[in-house]
Amino acid sequence: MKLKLLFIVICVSLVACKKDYYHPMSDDFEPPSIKLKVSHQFADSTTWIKLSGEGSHDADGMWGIIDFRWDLNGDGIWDTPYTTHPQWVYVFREPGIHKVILEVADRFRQTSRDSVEIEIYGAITDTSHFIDSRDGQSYKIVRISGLQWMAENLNYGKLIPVNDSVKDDGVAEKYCYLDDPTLKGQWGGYYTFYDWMEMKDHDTSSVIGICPPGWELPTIDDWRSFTDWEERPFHFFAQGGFSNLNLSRMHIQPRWQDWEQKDFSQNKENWTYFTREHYYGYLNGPGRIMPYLATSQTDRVRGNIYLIQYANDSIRKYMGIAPVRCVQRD
Ligand SMILES: [Ca+2]
Ligand SMILES: [Ca+2]
Ligand SMILES: [Ca+2]
Repeated sequence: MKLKLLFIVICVSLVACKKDYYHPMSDDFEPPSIKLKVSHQFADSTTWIKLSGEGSHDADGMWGIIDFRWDLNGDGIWDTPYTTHPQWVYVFREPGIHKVILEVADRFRQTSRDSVEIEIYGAITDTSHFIDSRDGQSYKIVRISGLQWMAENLNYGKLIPVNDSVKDDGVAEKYCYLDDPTLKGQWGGYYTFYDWMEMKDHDTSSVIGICPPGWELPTIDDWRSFTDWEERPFHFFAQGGFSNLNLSRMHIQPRWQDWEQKDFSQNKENWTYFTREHYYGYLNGPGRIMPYLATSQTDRVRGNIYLIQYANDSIRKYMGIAPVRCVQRD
């Protein structure tokens, strides 16, 4: 009898031991948790976009190892094999909205999915030319979001030295970079700057300012209509960018300072003039100033130069001179 009892005790212990030993496996029924990040949600069709599932993990199993695979066009067909590497780099060549799906799988092939939409811009080819009837100056123009934009800086009026002040005399006065009216960029036109009041033709309520007949100064909303400043790709709007707007980052020149000598023609570090290649370093930090923002939006702001700072609110700046773009409404 005693022997039989001992046998039962041993058997029960063995079963219990066996159950404890296999415990981790029998409980693995949770799919992995998933994290999906992309380097750009808005980009143009030349941008390499980093897709990442980093941070995804599986709570079960010994090392939480999981696999990743991608559907890059949202058609339900996987475009990559399973891989343990969480990143994929891709260029979306077609303009439009692209749905990207990530699937992660644990070692028991339990899966989780997440998706993200990426908006890709192609080249804006709705471009033309316009001649200012006042002086015969020709400007490239581009239509974006139903608005015609000068794709070059306004270059109108009489050149005065940067240390001379403008006068309310019915004559438009301009400043030129290094006081040289012949300097011209490859894309964005002349390096011409204006005093705020001169640009407004000394009328703080003026919408047209010194823009050509039929054209006007852009409002903050005009600028914002084609770009959410924090998310849209800046090189899309920069010189040579696919927007064809050719914005050049020339900053505001304070009139009490000598012209900062910038070589706008060569590809160097420490420019204020951004290029497609260099936009990231210049514009991706806080407090970066976007150029060319002059507003006729409200009376309150008409008397001041308004600039948009990247990742920041607008700021005012007095005694500064800036390049001008004009717009025309359809
Ligand atoms: Ca699992
Ligand atoms: Ca696919
Ligand atoms: Ca004047």
